[in-house]
Amino acid sequence: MRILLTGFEPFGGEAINSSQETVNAVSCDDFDDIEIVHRILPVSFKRSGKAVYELIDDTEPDVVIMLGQSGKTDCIKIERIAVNMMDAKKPDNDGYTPDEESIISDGPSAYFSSISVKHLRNQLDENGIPAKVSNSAGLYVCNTAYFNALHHISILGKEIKAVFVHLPKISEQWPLSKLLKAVKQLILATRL
Ligand code: PCA
Repeated sequence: MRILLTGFEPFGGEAINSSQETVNAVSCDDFDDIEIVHRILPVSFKRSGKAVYELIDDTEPDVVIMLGQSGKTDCIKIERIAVNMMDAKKPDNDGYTPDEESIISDGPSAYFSSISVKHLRNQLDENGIPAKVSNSAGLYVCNTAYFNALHHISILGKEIKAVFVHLPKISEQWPLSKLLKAVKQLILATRL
């Protein structure tokens, strides 16, 4: 089984992104029967979609787990929905600030995760990791990348499972070791 695990580069003038740090800390050696392909996506409305399409085509994963950082959360947020909308108050890393634009002009309004988000939340709960199901991944680049991934999988017509998970920032309450533990549990929970 092959998992494509993505994180994002830093954005908004910050030096690090907890999703990039966590993706880079996951080792294939931690799992006997799972191959992990790690990649870091650009925080770019326009470039992240193409990057996601190419990654899915090139790596042919069974499961896609996309990670991003949310500055506003103090728990792991498992995202149920990606919506066909880009809107931002702050520019992305290319200096682009969309104003209520569609991601795919003739695409559907939204996609749901193709993995049971409650199952993932329960797995984290059972391991003492604070987590919740979220019904909005926002309208910034994470939602755009998630929507593009689900759209591409839908067009391909393949049985690829995909989910997006927002991580808190690295802090005393959320050291990298705790984020890593959470992501390892998510990987195990998506095992086919
Ligand atoms: N978080 C942003 C984009 C990149 C990231 O890690 C978001 O929530 O959209």
